Amino acid sequence: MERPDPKFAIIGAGMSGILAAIKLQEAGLDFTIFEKADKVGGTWRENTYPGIACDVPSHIYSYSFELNPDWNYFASPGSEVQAYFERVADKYGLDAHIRFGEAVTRAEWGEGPDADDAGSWEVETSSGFSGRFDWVIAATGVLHHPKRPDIVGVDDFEGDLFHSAQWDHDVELDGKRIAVVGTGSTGTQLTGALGPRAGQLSVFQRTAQWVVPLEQVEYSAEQKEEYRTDADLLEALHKQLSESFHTGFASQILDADTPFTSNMEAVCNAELDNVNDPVLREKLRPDYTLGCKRLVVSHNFYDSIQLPTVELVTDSIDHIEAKGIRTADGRLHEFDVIVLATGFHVDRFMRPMDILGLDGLVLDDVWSERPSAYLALGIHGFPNFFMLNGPNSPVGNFSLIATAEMQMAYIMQLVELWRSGQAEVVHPTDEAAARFEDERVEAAKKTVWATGCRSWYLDDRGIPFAWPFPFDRFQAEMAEPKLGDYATAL
Ligand code: N01
Repeated sequence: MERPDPKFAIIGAGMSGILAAIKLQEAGLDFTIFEKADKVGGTWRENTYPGIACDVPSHIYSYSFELNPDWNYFASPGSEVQAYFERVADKYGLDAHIRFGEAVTRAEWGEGPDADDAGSWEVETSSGFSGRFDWVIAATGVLHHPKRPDIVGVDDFEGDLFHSAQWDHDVELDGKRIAVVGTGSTGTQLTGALGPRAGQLSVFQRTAQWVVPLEQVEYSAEQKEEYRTDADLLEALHKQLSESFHTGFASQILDADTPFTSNMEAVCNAELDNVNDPVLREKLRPDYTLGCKRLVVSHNFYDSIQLPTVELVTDSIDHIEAKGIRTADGRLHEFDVIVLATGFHVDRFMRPMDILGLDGLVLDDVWSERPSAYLALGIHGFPNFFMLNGPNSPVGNFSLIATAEMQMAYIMQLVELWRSGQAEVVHPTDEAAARFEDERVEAAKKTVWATGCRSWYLDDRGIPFAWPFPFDRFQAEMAEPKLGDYATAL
């Protein structure tokens, strides 16, 4: 049975939700995007902290079909990235398809009103909306649920305290006594921005970071004009940056024992040598292999941390109390503002939605230990339900946008299989999912992420959760689905 006008639900209007919508639109398919907030942009909408910037070159952090000649910087500020996604969504008229302010609360697979229909998804939202969709594409992001640390007394502070992803823009910062807890990509960007503004800034570092220096290069008006008038030049730049990213970082993750690692460590150490105070310099020196934690890229962290009004605190935090943070040495550090740059719960994906698949299978039960997905895309027992940048997807190793584009092209092949009537439903078999997961876990144990450091790449067993294979393998897997790995009938 051919299916002429299927309906698609896309959850989330961030980078990958916008992408999914454009690809479905190009194929002439009907879709609705559910977005819990009132704007597109996902992580770039939510993260508005001072100093936020994309630390991946802007010309890679663009859709391949919407290259942007007008990026102002080699690595652009968050507001510019947000504006890019808003512009793209606007260009494709996506607003007309987006139900803003509606969080999907539940999606349940079941028989529709149509007797010869194999089944479809009943999608419910926070506004009371309920509708049936043939397919669901979850584009709900990874770094989405702010993680508050389990520090005793975090609620006892009398000043302003918030997570970096929930910035309170009403709080005055200039001249204030500010604490930044955490020195990940966020904490270091915050340090760079707040150092010159705060009366006193204390940066609480639990683990030192490898910091890759990246000059903040601004594109000139002439360069942007060249990119605007010469599409080939812009494409060549995108291609060259993508290739160097995928041959550099992508391969270093698989084998830390390469010249790439030693070269990068040398570059980072040379930058660290610019820190004048030898005691501070050694506190900032990491003692694990570069790339084990996600690399921090910064043009101003070391400058800021050396300002006379900035202190790096490496004594561990004992607790937070009314006036500030007390460290294990008994010292009370008093503050007006405490910012928790303590990262995200990376194992939630589309949860806390209730997702019920075949025979009442509950996603929360399937993922009770930890989330996983066949090829990072599909889950056995959840027909016609696929994820972009889902569990086990490459994060940090390949360009996130290129990854989502390849995943969406793959999903579109499965959609076509189903639309042409060759498949009643599409979901990975239990065997294929288990085989992939076993192989993935073994490969993950050999990556740089498993060389001995604490990071958000590690699952509850200490095994990296991300895609652990080479870029070539990802490309090959995404080129064409292996149909034998799919259940196509009920
Ligand atoms: O979070 P993190 P993030 N007491 O989890 C510390 C992306 N990103 O928001 O290292 C004290 O990396 C923790 O210490 P430790 C990027 O992929 C991209 O910074 O675990 N400290 C660490 O220092 C990035 O990797 C951009 O010992 C505590 C920090 O908090 C990802 O987001 C910009 C603590 C958490 O670091 C997450 O980065 C920003 C405690 N109890 C972010 N608990 C781009 O430019 C945690 N910490 C694209």
